[in-house]
Amino acid sequence: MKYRFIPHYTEEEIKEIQIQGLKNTIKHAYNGSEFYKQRLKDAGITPEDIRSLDDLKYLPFTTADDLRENYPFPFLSVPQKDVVRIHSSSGTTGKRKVLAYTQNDIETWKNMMARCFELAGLNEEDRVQIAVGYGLWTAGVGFQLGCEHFGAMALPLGPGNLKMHLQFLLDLRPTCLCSTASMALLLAEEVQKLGLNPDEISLKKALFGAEPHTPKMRKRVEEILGLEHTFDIPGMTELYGPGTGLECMAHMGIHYWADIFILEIINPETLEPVSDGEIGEMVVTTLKKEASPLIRYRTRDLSRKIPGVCPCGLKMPRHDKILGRSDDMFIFRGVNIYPGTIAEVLEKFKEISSEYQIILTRKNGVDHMLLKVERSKGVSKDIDANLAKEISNALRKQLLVRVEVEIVDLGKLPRTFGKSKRVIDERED
Ligand code: DLL
Repeated sequence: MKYRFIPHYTEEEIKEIQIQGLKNTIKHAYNGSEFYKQRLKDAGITPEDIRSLDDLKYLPFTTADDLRENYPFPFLSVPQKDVVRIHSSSGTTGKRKVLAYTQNDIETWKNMMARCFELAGLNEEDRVQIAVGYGLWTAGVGFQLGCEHFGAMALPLGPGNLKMHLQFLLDLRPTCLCSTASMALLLAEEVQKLGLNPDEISLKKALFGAEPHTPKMRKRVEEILGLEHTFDIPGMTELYGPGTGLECMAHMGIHYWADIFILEIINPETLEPVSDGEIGEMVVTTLKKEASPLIRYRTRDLSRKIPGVCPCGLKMPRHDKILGRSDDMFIFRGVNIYPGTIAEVLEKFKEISSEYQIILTRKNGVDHMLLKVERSKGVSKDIDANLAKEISNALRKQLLVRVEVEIVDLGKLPRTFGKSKRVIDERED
């Protein structure tokens, strides 16, 4: 396959780019940012010490707390006059994270995003409905930059406003949707409510990112909208924005742009690299970021590298879908639980939809977990009691805790245009 935007590097070539990029980044950050200079000095490292990719392990980690505590620009490594844009994301606590971009950073990002559209098999005839937020968030502008650079037609609607989305679906006949899986589900359900059938809609593909989604959620949207392919697209504000990689048509993991950043997977407890193929925390080091380079930045996202060569033939390495964030974990009666593990158990029950909500409460010092799920279309209410028991038993087997399960009508759980919130923790500290 000949690509216009995706480079065909061999493993050796990628290694060479990574070592050169690592050397450049360390030198650039050391000389450009007081924060980085101090951090590297504290670790006893000067730029000359970096000779091979093996030296990566001697570099200190950085975290979102570094960004917040040294707000607003700790990573800034160029004079402010070279900054052409900032983006920001809220995270869960404290100050916002602010990241700066030079013109070259924007160029790199738009190229990354163009590669994503190319890997998804789009061409210049495609029309791309962008249904994610614009503004400080990287999502909308990232998709748009990449789409225009790629040469397809961008329809920059943003999230929400289902009426307008539907009107555009029918009148302008977009072929690709870019959104969170949650927004796509809302749109699909609206299409279903109106009784439109997939032939009336010209959408063929969708790129889902910004939050984890389950196979069930994907399948439901694919069926209602009559999609041929959906693709998982990861990304984060600190690493430009959306488009750090994309699933290919083989759908066997996400190819990530290893000529633009180094991905390590570490054990979040010991901080040591895990063995190849094992799950751990994703840690990223950028190779050409100018304004806000990242050195061993702990993303808190959990995934694993996928060893071997992809059947699609592309040599860019792969990681698995993001399985969740280490800070999504909650402790319930002494047990560490990830919402993703609950989603995995629910995946096996055909009688319920893709949506779920976990509500944690505490009464007289005792924790209680209520899991709300929706009955699928055409499933009778009569089986509610039995089904709830079955789900509760399956969860107990997996998590070793008791979960009360409530089954509600389809469409009763909250829907969102952006990232879904699955856990509501009402326990007081
Ligand atoms: O969510 C960037 C983005 C926008 C990516 C649109 C894809 C599409 P942040 O708001 O900084 O940036 O949030 C980044 O979102 O660390 C993950 O925890 C989560 N995330 C992003 N993409 C995925 C995905 C954008 N495909 C954080 N699957 C990341 C699972 C994802 N989680």
